[in-house]
Amino acid sequence: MAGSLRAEIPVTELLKDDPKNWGRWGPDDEVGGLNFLTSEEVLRGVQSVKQGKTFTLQIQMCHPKGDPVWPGRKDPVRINVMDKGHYMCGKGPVFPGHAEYADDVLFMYLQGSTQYDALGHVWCDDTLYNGYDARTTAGGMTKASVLPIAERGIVGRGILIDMARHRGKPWLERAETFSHEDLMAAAEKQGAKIEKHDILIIRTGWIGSYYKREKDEFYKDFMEPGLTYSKELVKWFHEMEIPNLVTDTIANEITADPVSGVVLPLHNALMRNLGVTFTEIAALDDLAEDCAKDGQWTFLYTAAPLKVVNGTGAPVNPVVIK
Ligand code: UVW
Repeated sequence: MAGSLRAEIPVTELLKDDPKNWGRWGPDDEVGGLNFLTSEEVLRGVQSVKQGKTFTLQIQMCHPKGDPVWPGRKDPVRINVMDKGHYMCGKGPVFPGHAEYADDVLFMYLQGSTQYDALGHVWCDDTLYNGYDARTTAGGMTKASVLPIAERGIVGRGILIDMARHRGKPWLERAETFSHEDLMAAAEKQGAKIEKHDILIIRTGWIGSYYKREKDEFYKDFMEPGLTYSKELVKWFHEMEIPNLVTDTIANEITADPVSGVVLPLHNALMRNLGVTFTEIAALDDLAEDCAKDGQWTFLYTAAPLKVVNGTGAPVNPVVIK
């Protein structure tokens, strides 16, 4: 990937003069844009429930085809450590009453499935979200970890923007980009409107394509499609006070900014600077199919990432209610 890129400028230079939400919710804040999700916003989400249909947005973990992960990370591994075989060879624990059981152990990267990133997960200039020192990540994050996000939970009005459908494709191509203006145009075509404080859910079809293609093709010259950096896009996220960005890609944005060559600039521009929480590797195909059928693109979005102490992220299975 990096070999094919032009010379990059430091991300701090690229983001110079961009807005920040540091200090907006006090010097100890660790949940950023989730502060926008007040009780009124929860009720706004509830008001968008019309039919009682539910959808879950996590991909299957430990899929027989493997799981889509950022290159360099390993797929989650589930190891069965107790099953009927243990009892058959006399090694299973015997309880009064003779109940038997099976047990598994799961080994995974916390970013190895559908997940919430901690706000401190990605940084630049030795400084995390809200100005925390990057040395607080050593040996486990003591600032801006995923725990405060998980303790709080995420509930609000969600809106799905189907960029793949908007462009008439099953999935966006490698390195295909779009802007906030494209999002608004797609919303309009769907008959929907992105409102202030909406949880923004963007379907590219990319994660769904993982299960329909050869793995080598999916990872070849790894460059995901996605949102691309511009000063105007960052300003739009800031003004719209978007609390949470959810996508069906591994990293929520094009892998490298095609203009500057900087890798994942929105992780710094949105997550680190504005405190927008990132939810990645979401499964959006079934939800999108249903929204296209019934024309309802807004709903109640709820998510409870796992409470991993000092974690850089945590797996999650968001639930959407239409
Ligand atoms: C990286 O950390 C590289 O990306 P992600 O946010 O997808 O985990």
